[in-house]
Amino acid sequence: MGSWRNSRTSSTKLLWVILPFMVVAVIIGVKKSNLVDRSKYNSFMGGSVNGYSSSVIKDDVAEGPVALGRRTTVVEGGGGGDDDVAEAPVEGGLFDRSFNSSYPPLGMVRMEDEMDVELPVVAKEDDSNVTLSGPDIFVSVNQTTVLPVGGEINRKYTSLDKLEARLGQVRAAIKEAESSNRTHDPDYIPEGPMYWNAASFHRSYLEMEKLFKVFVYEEGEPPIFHNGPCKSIYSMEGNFIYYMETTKFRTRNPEKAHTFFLPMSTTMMVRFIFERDPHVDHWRPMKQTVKDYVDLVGSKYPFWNRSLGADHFALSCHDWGPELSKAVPYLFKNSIRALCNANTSEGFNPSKDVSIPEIFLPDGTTRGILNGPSPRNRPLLAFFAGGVHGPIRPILLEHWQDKDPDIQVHKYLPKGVSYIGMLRQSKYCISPSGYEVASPRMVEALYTGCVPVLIKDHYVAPFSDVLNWKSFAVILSVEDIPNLKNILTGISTRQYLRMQRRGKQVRRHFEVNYPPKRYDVFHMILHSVWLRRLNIRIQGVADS
Ligand SMILES: *[C@@H]1O[C@H](CO)[C@@H](O)[C@H](O)[C@H]1NC(C)=O
Ligand SMILES: *[C@@H]1O[C@H](CO)[C@@H](O)[C@H](O)[C@H]1NC(C)=O
Ligand SMILES: *[C@@H]1O[C@H](CO)[C@@H](O)[C@H](O)[C@H]1NC(C)=O
Ligand SMILES: *[C@@H]1O[C@H](CO)[C@@H](O)[C@H](O)[C@H]1NC(C)=O
Ligand SMILES: *[C@@H]1O[C@H](CO)[C@@H](O)[C@H](O)[C@H]1NC(C)=O
Ligand SMILES: CC(=O)N[C@H]1CO[C@H](CO)[C@@H](O)[C@@H]1O
Repeated sequence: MGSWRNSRTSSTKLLWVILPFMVVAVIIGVKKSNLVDRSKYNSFMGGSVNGYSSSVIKDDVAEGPVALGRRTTVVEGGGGGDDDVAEAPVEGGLFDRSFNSSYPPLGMVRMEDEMDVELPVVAKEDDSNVTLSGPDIFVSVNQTTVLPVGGEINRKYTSLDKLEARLGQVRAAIKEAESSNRTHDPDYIPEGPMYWNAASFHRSYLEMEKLFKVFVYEEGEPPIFHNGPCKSIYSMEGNFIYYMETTKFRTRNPEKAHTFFLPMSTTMMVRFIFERDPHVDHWRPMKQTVKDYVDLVGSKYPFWNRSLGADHFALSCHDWGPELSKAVPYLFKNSIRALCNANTSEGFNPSKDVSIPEIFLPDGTTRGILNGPSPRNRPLLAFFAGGVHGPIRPILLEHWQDKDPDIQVHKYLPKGVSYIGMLRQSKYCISPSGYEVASPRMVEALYTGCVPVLIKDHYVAPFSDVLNWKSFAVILSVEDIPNLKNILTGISTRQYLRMQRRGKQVRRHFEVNYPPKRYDVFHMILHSVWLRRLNIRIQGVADS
């Protein structure tokens, strides 16, 4: 049993796949400065995958999706009127049906105990359509696809089912949290309009702490795998991979895992195996690496095939992450992709993918970039400085560069002027999309106590499964740019102070700590993954 447990040879095989690319990369001297080459290439899709059988059931079928979003939260003010600014993601929908379970009291529940839980009665034939709806998000899943999979998996039926049963209880507990008393928490109790539903989030977070287990594949070698940048703009890749591998949420027993992490770094692939010859397909070596890795773990373990990747996740902050995920159609389509570039036009799907913040860490820490003065010591109305990338920034500069002393919009800051210093002097900090939707500016604003102004299209803001960005940020569309000053001055002082205060409160969710602290960015990313996992149900298949 479990022959995959002791076969480690395939990781060596993988090394042979990667090695030639690394050698080539070293020879042609891929320099770090080339990492920000933003040129776009046509996508390359590898061979199609055929003949997979599916055993994933979108759990909407049974109990409805877990969504902490509520559309009822109304934030006054907020500037831009009622424009449908919100590409920003409002996930609505709660459970539609009650789930009868005896939920065990809070406290540490060991996995062994969970094996005793009663299996829930799952109404598979019940095809009620459940919606998870925001303005643009509409998921309706009726069909139950259970196709036979390999015999080996049948034997794992029971432990998987028990694991799923436990998740069913969690779903019920999260739903109940809305109406029951809040649980004590020594560190932090989420509260306020920044949360779509603070009580549900809190419960969901506590359940995650008690239960969530992630299996991290050991295959693959650094620098591409088990490694990543911990500094600068793509710092979340290295930080997350490192802490995922050392956290208590990791399990070494895949039978006990709720999700499976593919520990690869897009930034490292770009650095080491980017094909620079302009006459050949630039994507090919990187996409081949992704595909080889998934093929490797998919052939060695039963888990990828079992869910067609739906309980697997990968994380990428680099701009090319979304494109590389296309190397494996099921990775793109089924897996949980945690991405900085949460661009819905590029296939980001908020009901299964996770938006993570891009956080610029100059020296790998948040030293010197946290905190800022109180609102009354912020003389400037609004500030932006940055390269004129992408479609939105030229419009911003055209209207506001050197136009008004209250609105400091610069291409580059004059020598001797501190960027962080400017953030700290400003009431509002503008965060427009550049080449890509993600930008570290939103987090920089939150870090320094400046109210972020998001001007982005097709963007799903980080943790918007939990956070209502409109309560602590101004969300504008490109058409609002000419009106920027009117809109910002139209926000009452009272409302501004509220947003500023809320921004300071949610800041903890974006902070990077060594080691991670509860409710910080590492745990919020993990929580978003947890929430996506709660919304699917993986089934083994009983013998026919
Ligand atoms: C829930 O369970 C209790 C006892 O286990 C039972 O009496 C009750 O009828 C159940 N409710 C529903 C809605 O199934
Ligand atoms: C979902 O089910 C309803 C009722 O059975 C049906 O009318 C609808 O077309 C189904 N939707 C999809 C996407 O299958
Ligand atoms: C909430 O707490 C109060 C006082 O501690 C208690 O009387 C009440 O029954 C509790 N409600 C629920 C739903 O647990
Ligand atoms: C998973 O499916 C692929 C493609 O059908 C197959 O090559 C591989 O051997 C399967 N893995 C396992 C563990 O059965
Ligand atoms: C988002 O994706 C679309 C479609 O690929 C692309 O046109 C756009 O440039 C991307 N980035 C931004 C910042 O919108
Ligand atoms: C059973 C159920 O919830 N059906 C709903 C399916 O969706 C339509 C509209 O989208 C609702 O009207 C039904 O009540």
